[in-house]
Amino acid sequence: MIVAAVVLVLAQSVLGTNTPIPKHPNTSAFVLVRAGRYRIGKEGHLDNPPRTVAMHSFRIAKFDTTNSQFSAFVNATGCVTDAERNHNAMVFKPGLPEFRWIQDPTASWRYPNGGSRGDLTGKADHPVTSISYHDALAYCKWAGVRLPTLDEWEVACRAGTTTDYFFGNDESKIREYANIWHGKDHLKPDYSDGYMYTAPVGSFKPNPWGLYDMYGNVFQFCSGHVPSDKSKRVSHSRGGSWWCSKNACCYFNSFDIGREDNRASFSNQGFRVVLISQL
Ligand SMILES: [Ca+2]
Repeated sequence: MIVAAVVLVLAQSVLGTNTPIPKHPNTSAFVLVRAGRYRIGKEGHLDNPPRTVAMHSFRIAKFDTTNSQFSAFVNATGCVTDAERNHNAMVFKPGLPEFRWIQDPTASWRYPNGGSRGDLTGKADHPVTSISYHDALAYCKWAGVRLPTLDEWEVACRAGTTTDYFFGNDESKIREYANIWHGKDHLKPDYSDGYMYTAPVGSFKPNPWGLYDMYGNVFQFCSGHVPSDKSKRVSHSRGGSWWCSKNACCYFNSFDIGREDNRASFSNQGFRVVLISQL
């Protein structure tokens, strides 16, 4: 049996990218969302009005896709991401006025905050960032998974709740569940929750269904469009990020929907995946 196992490993290493390999560990890394009718949306929200959706069952990843997982994809496929090709990743450093980011030609998923701010050493279990929507789709194609739709993400995030947050309407509790920015502005670094940039996935408490980092850490790409913007150049994402604060981009909730150019790359942007087959 040992010989057979060695032969299998050798065969896989020889066959390289043509050999199917397990891209995600197993279904225990996913949470099953059962089919049913769910309430989503928020009163007065133009792109996300209150409504009931009939949802099929699906399995969504407990965690955002990590640098380690994305590295396996790049190693297997030789993918060159949009930011590596176009040198247009957008990064943040403390001291910038609100909503100001800088384009850094040295930034990519390998150097998510720019070359001068370090590589991925010690960050294998952080969410991958500085990738575009198209890069996320390429990963999904390779891994045999897909992005959640906007509605699927919200149903999974809400976990049956209809409040602004899956923990109720007391926004002060966000500290328990999310890596966000607690400073009143972005002029000074904020490490008050332990992390200025990304945190390892699963560093904060999960939602009631066991999903981690649904708020904060990184925005999560979703498929589909909002009613007011169906441009093919636009992608949407949810959940807010480490950069988001109470006073700026407070999207760390169950209802807001972000938008960006689908070839743009930001150091607060990542994704989680959904299994294609309904197991
Ligand atoms: Ca933080």
